[in-house]
Amino acid sequence: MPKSRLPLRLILLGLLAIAVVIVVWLAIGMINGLLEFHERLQALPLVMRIPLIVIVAAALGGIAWLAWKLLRPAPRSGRRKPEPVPDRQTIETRVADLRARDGDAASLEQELIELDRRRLSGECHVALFGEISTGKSSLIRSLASTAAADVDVIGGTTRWVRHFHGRLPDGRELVLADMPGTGEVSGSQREQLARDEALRAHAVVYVVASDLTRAQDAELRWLAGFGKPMVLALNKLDRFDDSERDALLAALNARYSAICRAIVGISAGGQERFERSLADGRVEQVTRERSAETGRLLDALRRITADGAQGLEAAREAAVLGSIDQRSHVLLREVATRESEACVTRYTRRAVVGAMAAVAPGSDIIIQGALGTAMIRELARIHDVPIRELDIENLLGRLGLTLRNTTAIVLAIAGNALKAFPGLGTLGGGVLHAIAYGLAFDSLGRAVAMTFAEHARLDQVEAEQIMRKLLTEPSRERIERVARVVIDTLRKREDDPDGN
Ligand SMILES: Nc1nc2c(ncn2[C@@H]2O[C@H](COP(=O)(O)OP(=O)(O)OP(=O)(O)O)[C@@H](O)[C@H]2O)c(=O)[nH]1
Ligand SMILES: [Mg+2]
Repeated sequence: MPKSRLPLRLILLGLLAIAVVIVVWLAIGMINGLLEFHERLQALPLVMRIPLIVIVAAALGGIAWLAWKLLRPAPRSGRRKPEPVPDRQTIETRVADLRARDGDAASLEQELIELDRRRLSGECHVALFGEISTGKSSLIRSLASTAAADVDVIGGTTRWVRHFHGRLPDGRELVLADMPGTGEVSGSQREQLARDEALRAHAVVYVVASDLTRAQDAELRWLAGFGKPMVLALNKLDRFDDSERDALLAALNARYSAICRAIVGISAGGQERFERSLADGRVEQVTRERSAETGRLLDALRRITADGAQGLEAAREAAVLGSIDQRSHVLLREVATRESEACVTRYTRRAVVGAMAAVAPGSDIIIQGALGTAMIRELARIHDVPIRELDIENLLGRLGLTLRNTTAIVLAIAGNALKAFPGLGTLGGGVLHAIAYGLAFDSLGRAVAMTFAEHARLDQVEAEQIMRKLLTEPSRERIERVARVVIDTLRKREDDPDGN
């Protein structure tokens, strides 16, 4: 049986009545207060009345300002301020550093060469960017003055960046880049090609065929973040009726006018296929070009490129340098990860050698101070993190304590590792400690390297937390790696007992 909602409604009604009474009571109180204030004000001499009015007005103004600050709606995300881009010299130094450290610098060097080549050519580059099948190739076909017949307009087929010459109505020439569409399943590499080319262009036409999806919106804002002059072109207008078209363009204008120089509706044409019934009764398949309507786009491009390539060169250079800057950071991080790995392995080996050379290892595992200091200093250099000797000392003190508190667990883990490597167990008690020392150094190095990579500074608390976790929950792969270091060291010692 359905439950009666009457009591709940009565409670709500009661609460509402109380709220109304309170509001009315407060309002009457306020009006009373104001009237009283007004009466008393009238009774005061003019010299006292004016300052009082000024004070009350200032207080009310202050309250209103505060309320506005707190309650005003968040500003709409408009044009993102472009990130400050380091100068060419700084970027070239970083790319050279990348090359010296065996990083993949070739594509960045190529990008710098292309940057100069285009600047010297004086040509004005416009890139057509957008999701697959929005009509970029068709648009190129309609705009290009050369090799038009060569432009591939079968959906989903633009696989690489191709350049065509196009002419504006005023006779100026543009280099138009047809690019692979974004948003294609397993097309991330082609997508990257398109993004890089968009950044290399003086201006970008962002082609859509309907309202923007979340991914398109993010892409457009990403480009705007580089300060690219952009036109948002709503293609395939012929598919909308007048009211749909106007509503869509108005919505796009409201959302993107802050980041796009122009928002235009166009029809790139494309091909249409239909069936034609012939007099003899046969049915023929016909393919023909739809007529294009690109006047508004040409007009927008004419305005944007009015000062020629030179007028847009500084912004183009900033976008390309900004992209090289971002890519170099990613590549340098990869290099740093690789170098950290090698550094930690090297010091772990030294710690193992040191542990096995010790005549009588104690029951504690102690970080060997000089080795620990040298490893942290080297990791700081790899990650380009400034660090003071005092910080290293403090960190080692802190981590040494963590190690002492976890000694029993680490020794137990080392004991288990011994069981997993049956050959190791026969090699004597020193091996157990060697594995424990190895694990300690490996954990210390990884913890410090992770905080350097994450924060570009030494975060002692975080380093300690990571080290504790790495020490007490080592993965099987890490234990095996350390055990292998111990085995290698033992083998070397057997081959060369005098250490020559
Ligand atoms: N109705 C209509 N169809 C169009 C228009 N422009 C292009 N098309 C059609 O849209 C489809 C895709 O066109 P493409 O020019 O290949 O699109 P694209 O953006 O180059 O595609 P990808 O290279 O895959 O990124 C084709 O079938 C075109 O005929 C237009 O203005 N109206
Ligand atoms: Mg295409």
